[in-house]
Amino acid sequence: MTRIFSGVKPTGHLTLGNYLGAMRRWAETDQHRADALFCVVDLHALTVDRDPARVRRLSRQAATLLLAVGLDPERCTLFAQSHVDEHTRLAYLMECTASDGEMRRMIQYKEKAAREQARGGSVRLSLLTYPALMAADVLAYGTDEVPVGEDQAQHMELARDLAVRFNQRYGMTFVVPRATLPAVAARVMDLQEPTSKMGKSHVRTAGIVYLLDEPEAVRKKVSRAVTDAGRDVVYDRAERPGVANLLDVLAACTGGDPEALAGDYASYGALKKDTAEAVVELLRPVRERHAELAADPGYVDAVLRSGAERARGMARPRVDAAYQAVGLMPAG
Ligand code: AQP
Repeated sequence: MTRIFSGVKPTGHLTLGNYLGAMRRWAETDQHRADALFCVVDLHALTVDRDPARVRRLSRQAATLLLAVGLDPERCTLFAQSHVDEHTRLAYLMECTASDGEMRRMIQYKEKAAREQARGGSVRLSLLTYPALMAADVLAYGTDEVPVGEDQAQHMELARDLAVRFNQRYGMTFVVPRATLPAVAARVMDLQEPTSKMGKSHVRTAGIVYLLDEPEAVRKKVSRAVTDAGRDVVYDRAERPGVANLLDVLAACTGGDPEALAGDYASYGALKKDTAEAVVELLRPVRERHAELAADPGYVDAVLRSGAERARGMARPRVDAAYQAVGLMPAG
């Protein structure tokens, strides 16, 4: 059976980009067709976050939202990365497999390091090395497919390179995984800066739709979305990124095709109105379910506990095999 692994970083409140790029597929198709694991990759949040209470709060919220979007613990394994030690055990071997140069080429590292420096903060070493942890997250489970948004494509290429290199050096140990992207909305853009990704850790929030935004907030953000010079509604990502982004979002919400949808609109105003309503309706059940689940934290904890137990059992044999393959002595 196909094995699927993917995760979300609790570095901020989850966004419409997270949902359309990744989480929706996990719930609607992936958990039904494969042996799937989904993870709150909380250790990754420590690459930038400094407030323990915030890390804890956002991790719990992310886990609750994964259930709220429809992940079913009877069908998939849902857990927190920090509850399964195999991830960090294997991450070290991945650091020993990767080169300094390839880590420094990662676009997310360059962008986030620049952002940290601009704020006057220091850049954590883990921001540089976290793609090795991400490779470990995926490789520990013999993963075939990793459903992600486009922004994670480069990290996934690295994970593939590391798997191939490790196998060549030490013998066949890891499955070489492949990223799968959604057909539409693989990169939802910021509504205020349509040439930048909608990112949950960005400081300016006016262009970001959060999954838990109230309907009025969603309407306001979409109605104020930056559009482009010109009046006609055409789908052109390079020349009209603002309008193309709205068409992508509308298409992803309604199951349409962004280019075909463009022909239905004579004005930006009408496009924004329909897009806002489509997003409100898409997120309504998620918000409602989240409110119910948030009232029962014991249930969420129990799901994470049993998910971690199952995940540990799946990861340990492969990580043990990798330790022995590189020449480390068996523990017992
Ligand atoms: N804007 C997006 N459009 C489509 N897919 C997206 N994803 C993220 N943003 C978009 C996908 O959502 C999944 C989980 O993302 P993540 O938590 O690993 O990372 P992130 O959202 O990219 O968040 P960061 O790195 O903490 O900070 P920001 O958001 O500020 O860059 C992934 O599959 C991702 O591709």
